[in-house]
Amino acid sequence: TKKSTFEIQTLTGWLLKQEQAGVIDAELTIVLSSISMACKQIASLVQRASVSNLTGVQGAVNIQGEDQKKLDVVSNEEEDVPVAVEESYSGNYIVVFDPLDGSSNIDAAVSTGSIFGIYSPNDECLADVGDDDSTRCVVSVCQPGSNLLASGYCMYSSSVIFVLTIGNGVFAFSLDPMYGEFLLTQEKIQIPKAGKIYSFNEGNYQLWDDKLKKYIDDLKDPGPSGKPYSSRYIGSLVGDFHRTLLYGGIYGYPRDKKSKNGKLRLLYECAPMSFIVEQAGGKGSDGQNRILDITPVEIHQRVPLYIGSQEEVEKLEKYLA
Ligand code: AHM
Ligand code: MG
Repeated sequence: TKKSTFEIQTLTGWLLKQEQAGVIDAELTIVLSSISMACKQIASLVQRASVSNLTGVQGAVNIQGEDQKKLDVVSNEEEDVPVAVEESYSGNYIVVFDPLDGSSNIDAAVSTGSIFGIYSPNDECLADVGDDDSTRCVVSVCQPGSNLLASGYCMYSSSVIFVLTIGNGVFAFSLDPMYGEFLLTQEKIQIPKAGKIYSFNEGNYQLWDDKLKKYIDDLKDPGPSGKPYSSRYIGSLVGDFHRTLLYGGIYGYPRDKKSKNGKLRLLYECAPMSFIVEQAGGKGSDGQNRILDITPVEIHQRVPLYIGSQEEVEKLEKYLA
């Protein structure tokens, strides 16, 4: 018989295959499929935001003093302390989740995303969190990214794309709007070794360190080829990262005079993305150290992030050295 050259594989089917092959256990399969379901729900809310009056701000600020959008609240962004699941539903995994990242883009219908990472509880990584008696608890969330068992993101853009690694490469699934299913569209994604696109918020240029200014100035130098690097910046980590993963180049959110640790969060933004980029053959760095080697001491800890093609991140590290 002639084998069909086009085999459709759903995310659910793919997860079951991984479970059968012993790469993940039944419980992790359930956790991952629940996350993908949550992403479908957020995708639908984001797509309908302007018709269901879900654009604009809620009128409150979050734990870090930032404006919360209505959709941040609906998608439940940024809990102060870890949320324990009721005993009968809880299992052996810890999930870190940024449900709606880049929410400043929503009102203009520009790309946003969700980011997640999954760990096992680890008694060696116990930390006190919460700043008053009602929220204080001991959790084992504060682990280095090198302990991640799985991580991924879902991008809400012209397509809804779910990108996942369980430690055996990076796989992308696109939401088929006709059937409401994520279908496997890219296997074992490899990021190009180099790429002439940089993605930084250059509005902060005057606040940057001189070494970083020099790096950016040099990227703009046309040199003998006559072609400088191109600049692309959405202001949505998931969108800017996804483009970098596919086309190559570098994404950066540096520290600056105002924010000494940059803006992005180690635990639920930088570490999950760094696991993905490494699985795709790229690098994630704070300018000196591998992001996955940094152990967070608090849940909302920030860290500078430089992530993308191996050669581009190494070049940046040399400038900052
Ligand atoms: P958020 O978690 O409040 O949405 O902020 C994170 C976002 C990232 O998606 C994006 O990379 C960055 O903030 C953009 O920041 P800026 O507007 O300073 O360039
Ligand atoms: Mg965020």
